[in-house]
Amino acid sequence: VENRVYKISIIGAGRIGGTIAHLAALKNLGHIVLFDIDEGLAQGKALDLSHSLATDTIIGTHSYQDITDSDVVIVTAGTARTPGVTSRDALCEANVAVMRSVAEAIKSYTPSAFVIVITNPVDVMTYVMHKFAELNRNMVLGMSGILDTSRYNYFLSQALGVSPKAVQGIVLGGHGDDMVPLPRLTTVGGVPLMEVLNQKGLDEHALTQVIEKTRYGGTTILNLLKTSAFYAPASGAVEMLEAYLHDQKKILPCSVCLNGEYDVRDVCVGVPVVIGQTGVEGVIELELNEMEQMNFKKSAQSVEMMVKSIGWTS
Ligand code: LAC
Repeated sequence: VENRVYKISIIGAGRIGGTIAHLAALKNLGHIVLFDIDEGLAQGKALDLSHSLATDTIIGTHSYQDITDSDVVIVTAGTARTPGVTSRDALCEANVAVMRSVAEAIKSYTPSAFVIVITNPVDVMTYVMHKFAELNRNMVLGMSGILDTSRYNYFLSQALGVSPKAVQGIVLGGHGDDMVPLPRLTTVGGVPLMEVLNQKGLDEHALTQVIEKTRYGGTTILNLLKTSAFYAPASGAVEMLEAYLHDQKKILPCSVCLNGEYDVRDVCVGVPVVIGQTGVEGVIELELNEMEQMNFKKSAQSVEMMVKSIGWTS
């Protein structure tokens, strides 16, 4: 089964697209098609990557035909935030147009692909892709929960003085300022976070600061770099890609179109899903307390309102 060579298409050869191509090639995940409407950008990066890894399994193109029969399509195309653009939502109108044309191409050339969306605002773009490309909900996910969780784990680990790898956090909800970190369900080396905080003599304030840093993690990097984060977003997408291709059945927080889970319907928002060879093999429903459920609903509602604002009626 594992002898087949997979075909991975990456739409958008910017910093995230290029980094995904690099990581996927280093991990030998398959043949890579790097697409961009800017032909030079796609071809230049594909050549540079080919030289760096002594491989002939990466091509750069501006022709959608080259994505035919992909196993996975990762969509990074569109405009990213620049400093001063505080909300990812401001990108919505421009990127919906981009998503429509990418969705058309997926529908025409590779309708059975597993699709991972990264373009912001990611929950809205995942929904738009799901509808326009007419994909089953198990075959389209947005990447953001892995990114938000990695930031939460990192900032928490720094506050606690432990390795980021020791922290198992969970961040639910949309990829925006109202994302929902869940300290109650976070463990550190298997121990509930609240116990660890007590032992370390840390109070609610320390936790609030970690949560604030998590919420504004993307903006902090944007202000430092003058461009959006790309290493961590690319790593998140590659983790999802690998889980699908290698049937890992990993549980990862991703934006998925909910169908009544968490009491939310027809909205794409971040929750833990099981990713295996058939795509989304399950949605994990955590038991939330009243406050957590309220925050989650609020986050889902802001995604829903944005979808409505672009005039989508399903
Ligand atoms: C971030 C952007 C990519 O959070 O949304 O860094």
